[in-house]
Amino acid sequence: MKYQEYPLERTFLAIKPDGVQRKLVGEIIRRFETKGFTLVGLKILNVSRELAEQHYDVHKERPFFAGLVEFITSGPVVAMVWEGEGVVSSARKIIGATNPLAAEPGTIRGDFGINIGRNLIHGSDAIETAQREIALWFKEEEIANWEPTLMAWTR
Ligand code: FUP
Repeated sequence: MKYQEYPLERTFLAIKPDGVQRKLVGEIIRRFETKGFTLVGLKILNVSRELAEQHYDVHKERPFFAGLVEFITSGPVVAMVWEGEGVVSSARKIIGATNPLAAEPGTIRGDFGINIGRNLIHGSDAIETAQREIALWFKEEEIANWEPTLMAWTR
C-alpha cells in the first residue's frame, strides 16, 4: 500500500518551558524523527493565558490547574504537529508516564523529567484530542502537507 492510502494520523506535541530552558528541544525532536515520524508543524511561541486555559480545559476544576497555566505561560513553548501511522499512541509511549518519577528509563520523561509539574512535554492522549489541539494551536496554513519522496524507507 502506498503511504497516501494510509489514514492520515496526526498528533500535537508541545515542549514545555522546562524542556526549552533546559535545551532539550533538539534531543526531543530527534527521538520522534529517528522513530520515523514526520514533522509537519513547528513553531516556538509565548503562550497566552487564554490559549493555556483552553488547552487544559479538561483540568479546569483540578487543584493544580492554576499552577499548570502559570507554568505553561512562563516561557516559550515549542508546538509541533507530527504525522505517521499510529503516531498518537506511539508518541505517548516515547514521552512516558505523566509523573517522570514513575516513567520508564528510555522515555523522554523517564530520562530527563524531574517531577509531575515539570514533565517537559505534552502529547495528545487520543486521535480526537489531537484534532482539537492541532486546531487550537495551528492555523491550516502553518501545517506543511508533505510526504517523503527521497527516503521512503523511513515509513
Ligand atoms: P499527560 O497527558 O501525561 O500530559 O497528563 P495529564 O493530562 O493527566 O496532565 C496534564 C498536566 O497536568 C501534566 F503534564 C502535569 C500536570 N499535572 C499536575 O501538575 N499534577 C497532577 O496531579 C496531574 C497533572
